Amino acid sequence: MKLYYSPGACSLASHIILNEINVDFDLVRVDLKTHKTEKGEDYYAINPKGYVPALEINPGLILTENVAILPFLAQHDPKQDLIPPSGLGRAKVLEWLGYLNSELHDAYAVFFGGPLSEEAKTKAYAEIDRLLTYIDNAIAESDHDYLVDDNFGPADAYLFVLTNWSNSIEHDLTPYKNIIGIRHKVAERQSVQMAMRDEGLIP
Ligand SMILES: N[C@@H](CCC(=O)N[C@@H](CS)C(=O)NCC(=O)O)C(=O)O
Repeated sequence: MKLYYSPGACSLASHIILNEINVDFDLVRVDLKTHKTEKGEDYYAINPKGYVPALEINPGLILTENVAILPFLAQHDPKQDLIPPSGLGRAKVLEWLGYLNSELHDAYAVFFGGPLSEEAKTKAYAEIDRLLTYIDNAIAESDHDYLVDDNFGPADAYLFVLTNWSNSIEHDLTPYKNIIGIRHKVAERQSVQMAMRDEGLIP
């Protein structure tokens, strides 16, 4: 398999899950400004949507969208227990992935679309805080170690990656104790340390 990624972007979640499932894979860095790969290929020719992540499963067979790639990778080896194979447990993972993708990801993305006025910034921070408050409360009420159950899974990797962005937009995560609790557990995983090192995010 081959993952098209950009350092620290949402593709980091797929990178983490690839490390969890012990498959051989290649990484290809994409410059999201020029839409060229590190080898100078036109990225639009690989993924016409232009964004990362894109997963090449076999030559010419590309899967895109976080909500598709993450469960696809997580189900690769059922013994790893990264995602339930079916039923309500799996639906709960998809429910979180959908929420993170369509709500929280979009809320952070506002900051990456170019400079914002002070008024727009205040509004965008408030929206992130509204969503994080919901997530933090949901974790507190669930009494589980991770978002869905007591096992680490793709939704936790995605939450970790999105909330990393608070750092680059000078957003304060400290009120969200339950999210921070999950972030600490996720950060300690070897798969996460390896992915962050390989993307040049940590030494
Ligand atoms: N709907 C896509 C969105 C992916 C996305 O927003 N990727 C960002 C990085 S986190 C990106 O590549 N942005 C650059 C661009 O859109 O050209 C998904 O969930 O996979």
